[in-house]
Amino acid sequence: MPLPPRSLVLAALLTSSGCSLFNKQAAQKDAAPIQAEDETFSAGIRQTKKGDEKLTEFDLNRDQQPDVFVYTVAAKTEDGRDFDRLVRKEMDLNWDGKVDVARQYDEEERIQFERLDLDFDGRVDQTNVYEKGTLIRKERDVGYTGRANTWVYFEKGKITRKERDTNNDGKVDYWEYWENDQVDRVGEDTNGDGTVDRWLRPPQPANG
Ligand SMILES: [Ca+2]
Ligand SMILES: [Ca+2]
Ligand SMILES: [Ca+2]
Ligand SMILES: [Ca+2]
Repeated sequence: MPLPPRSLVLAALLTSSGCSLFNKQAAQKDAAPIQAEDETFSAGIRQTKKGDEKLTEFDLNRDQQPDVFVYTVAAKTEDGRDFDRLVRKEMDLNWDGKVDVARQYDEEERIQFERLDLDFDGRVDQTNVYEKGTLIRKERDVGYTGRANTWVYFEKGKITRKERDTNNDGKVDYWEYWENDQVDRVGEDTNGDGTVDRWLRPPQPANG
C-alpha cells in the first residue's frame, strides 16, 4: 500500500496545533508570561506518562515503530459528557525512532508549549511559548550550548523584540526592537551590566 507523501504528513502535523489564528483577539496583553523551564534545554524531549494520562500511539509510516504519541486525560464537558482531553503530543518527524517535537496543551486544548529538537539528538533546542493558543515567545539555544540564549517576543503574530545572550553568561546583552516587521533599533550591552551602552541604529522618531 503506498505511503502518504512524507511532506504532507509533516505539514499536517505541523499545522495541527489548533485554531491559534482565530484566538489572537482573545489574547490578553497584561497576562503574565508563562515561563518555560530553563532546564528543558538540556533535558530529553520525551516525558514519561504522568499520573492519569492515557497514551495513544500512532504509527504513521507503518514501520512498526510508533511516531506520534498522544496523551489525554479523562474530562467532562460543561454539560457532563465524558471526553478525553488532549494534554500532550509528541512526534517523531524524521522517523528515526526519537521524538523531535513535544507539545503541551492548556485546559481548553490550546497549545501552550512546543518544544523542538532541531538537531535530532533527543534534547530540546527551542521552546515556543503560547498564551491562549497564540505565540508570544520563542526561546532558542543557538549553537547548542545546553541552555536558551535567544528570545523572540511576539504580539498579535508580529515580532516586537529579539534578545540575545551572545557570550553565554546567562545575561542578555543584545536587543533588537521591531516595528511593523522591521528592525527599528538595536542595543548592545558592552560592559556586562545588563543595560544598553551602544545603539547600533539610533531610535527612530515616534511618528513615522
Ligand atoms: Ca513509524
Ligand atoms: Ca526523530
Ligand atoms: Ca537537540
Ligand atoms: Ca551575556
